[in-house]
Amino acid sequence: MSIDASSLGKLARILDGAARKAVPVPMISLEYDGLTEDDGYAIQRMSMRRRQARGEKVIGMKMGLTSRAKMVQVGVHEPIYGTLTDAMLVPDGGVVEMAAHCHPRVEPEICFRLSAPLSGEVTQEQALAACDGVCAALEVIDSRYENFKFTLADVVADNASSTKFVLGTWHDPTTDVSDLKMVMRAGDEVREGSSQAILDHPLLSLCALASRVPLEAGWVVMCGASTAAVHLAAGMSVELEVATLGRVGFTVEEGS
Ligand code: OOG
Ligand code: MG
Repeated sequence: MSIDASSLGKLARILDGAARKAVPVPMISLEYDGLTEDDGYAIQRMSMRRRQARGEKVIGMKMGLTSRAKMVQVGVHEPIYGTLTDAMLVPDGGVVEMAAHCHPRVEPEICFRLSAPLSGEVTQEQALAACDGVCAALEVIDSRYENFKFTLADVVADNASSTKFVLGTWHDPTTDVSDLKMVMRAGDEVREGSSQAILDHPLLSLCALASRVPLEAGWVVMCGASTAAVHLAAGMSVELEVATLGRVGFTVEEGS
């Protein structure tokens, strides 16, 4: 059973507040056990409107849970999407502050940039024709729920755990990204994977997203992580190297 509009608005406020204060909250499905995936997306849209009211601009979307490793790590087995704003973009080589987050983790991704709108059921060729770039990318995720634990509806409401993302150098979108080696070093941890782990081909992640939400020219689309995520800690350097696409990285500071 779906929940009423005023409760959806209240939950959007709670999750937005948790992100701003960097203090995790209990899973909202504990109180609203009939919470559906659609409720989750309604809450996500409302919390994004709160960010936009503060001046943040939507600059893209992200897919999540598009690889087996990620599904297993968080125990949710369906691809989801979230919204990316300009305030989430960290420059390559930039800094991510622990104090601004609840319990951040980092994961290796591939990102496309659109030069034309894309929506509905599209082929890989049509999706590619709408792109003008592809790059190696890192996503920092930060569930606003205690212990990084959630159901499908919870994580959707929480904007698919998105908090920051870092983009490498743009390459020709026709670069073959079907099976690229991806090596992420985060402090002492090394995660190795292939871009093929992302729905069998990162472009299929873009197609899947276009079939669910209309995408705008100029937006970037993160395709989802190829390996499980790694916990961040102050003092860490994080670097991802993707065959052909090159490197992207950031450092982690305590912050205030
Ligand atoms: C959900 C977001 C997953 C990805 O790339 O798979 C995601 C989470 O793990 O908290 O962004
Ligand atoms: Mg991700």
